Amino acid sequence: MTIQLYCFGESGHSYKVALGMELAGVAWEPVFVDFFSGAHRREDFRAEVNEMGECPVLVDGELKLTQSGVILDYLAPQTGFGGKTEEERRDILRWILWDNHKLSGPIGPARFMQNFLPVDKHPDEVIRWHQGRLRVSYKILDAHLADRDWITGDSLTNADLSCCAYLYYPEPFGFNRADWPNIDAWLNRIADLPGWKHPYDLMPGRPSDRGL
Ligand SMILES: N[C@@H](CCC(=O)N[C@@H](CS)C(=O)NCC(=O)O)C(=O)O
Repeated sequence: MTIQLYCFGESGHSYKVALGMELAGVAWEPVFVDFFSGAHRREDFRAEVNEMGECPVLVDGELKLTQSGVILDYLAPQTGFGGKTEEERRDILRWILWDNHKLSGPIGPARFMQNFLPVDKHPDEVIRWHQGRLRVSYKILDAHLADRDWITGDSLTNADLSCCAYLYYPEPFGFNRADWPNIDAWLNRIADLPGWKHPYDLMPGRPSDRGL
């Protein structure tokens, strides 16, 4: 049975999983979640799809999984992106946890507030605070990538998938690739892999659908 991924184009957390499956040639299909109409907050979504009210959600036959890091780990035997040794597996987990807390975690709301809220509702102080914290994270990632092609080991892993996802989105959220040359080169390296697709070409839904 084809794997289903509940997702939407603007969802960086969903993109991590969609991109991993696409790069590995795993058969999957998207199930569009109308996030901007509040579909993920409805009682039926929480009851039947994800009690946490979030995307992504992966359905593989009888199995349903949430949290992008857990899903990436589940898919590792199929994708081969789980690392080659126990030590690397732990290092991948370390970067996934860091990403959820310090990179993708704050980028999600910063990008949402700056781009998808009406201008008169922009909480500018909060956006600036997130952007300041995120600069520290970009610096950490850029330094880590100074003398290596991939976050762990010698090829793409779930650590790269988790950390790269939001950085491909075009909407401004305080991240300028030109300021971070090692991140920039790494994003190009990933985008050069056969099968790579931009999030808006891989999952249904994009800002222009809503006239943005
Ligand atoms: N840690 C979660 C984060 C998931 C998440 O925040 N997803 C966003 C979409 S990108 C969402 O559904 N947010 C709903 C909300 O915060 O109400 C993961 O890695 O899957």
